[in-house]
Amino acid sequence: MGKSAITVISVPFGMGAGRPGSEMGPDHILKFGLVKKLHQLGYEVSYDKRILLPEHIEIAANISSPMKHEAEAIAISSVLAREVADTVRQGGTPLILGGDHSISMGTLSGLTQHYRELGVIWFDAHSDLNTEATSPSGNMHGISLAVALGLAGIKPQEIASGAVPIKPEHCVIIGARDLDRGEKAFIRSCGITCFTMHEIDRLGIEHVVNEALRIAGDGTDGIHLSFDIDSVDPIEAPGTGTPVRGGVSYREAHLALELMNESGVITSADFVEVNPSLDHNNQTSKLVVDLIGSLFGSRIL
Ligand code: 4U7
Ligand code: MN
Ligand code: MN
Ligand code: MN
Repeated sequence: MGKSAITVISVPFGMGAGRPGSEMGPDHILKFGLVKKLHQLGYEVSYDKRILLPEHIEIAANISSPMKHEAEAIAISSVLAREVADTVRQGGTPLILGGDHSISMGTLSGLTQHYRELGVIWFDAHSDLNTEATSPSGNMHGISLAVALGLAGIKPQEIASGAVPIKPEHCVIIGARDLDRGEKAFIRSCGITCFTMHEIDRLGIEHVVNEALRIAGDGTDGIHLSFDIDSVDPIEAPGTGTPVRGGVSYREAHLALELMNESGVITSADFVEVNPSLDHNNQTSKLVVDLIGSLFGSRIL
């Protein structure tokens, strides 16, 4: 990441997850010293942007949709997309704090208004590639990457006019270990790169991240990192709604983000799925602050 100004955008929205609590994520992450950390690293930071649901939501969303709170997730994503696009237009680096992962529909729709060939690194225990037709839960946070790729019923341009879908060959998933049947079939056939935990174990996180940066950077004009905290092992990150054992370790997570910093090619990031009501002594919120520090250049020595 270059030393341009960072615009922190808080999105206290949790209706896309199966259980409440992730709407408290942004306030907790800010409370545990994020801004101070970024200042110490030499960045100019603005952090007064908070995306809230409009009072009157247009129910253009499909009433017969099997997805829960679809209209709300689309509405919040539309507002977020506008804010993200404004930030990029003004030369700032967007850093979005969720909220559940459905908000990335908004992040990515806003980004593609500017970055027409955006690369995406999706750090997650899941692939979030269900569609309205394959989702076993009806939860919007499980379809957000499919929406961004233009594969779901909801299209990126419905969230933000002028948005374009991400191309599968520009998209890399890291940390996957809980995939649904439809998601597996899709990953095998579509040209997305997916580094599961198995590949991380065998190849090492350094190799995996370098490959991810190469693939997401090949023929693209920017790279967005979408970091779902459930990618990290629940021993380190218990404060999340869909924990899956066997995740990346504390050291692997930090190394991954340090490598992304060194590469200098990440142009935006969102950190999502922190659920403070499930956390133990705020350890997950504190971890996210430190992980964001690594992404922005924090060093031991
Ligand atoms: B997260 C799930 F069925 N795949 O679709 C679904 F297992 O943003 C989980 O990655 C999705 O945390 C998890 O509901 C979404 C389920
Ligand atoms: Mn996710
Ligand atoms: Mn996840
Ligand atoms: Mn989750």
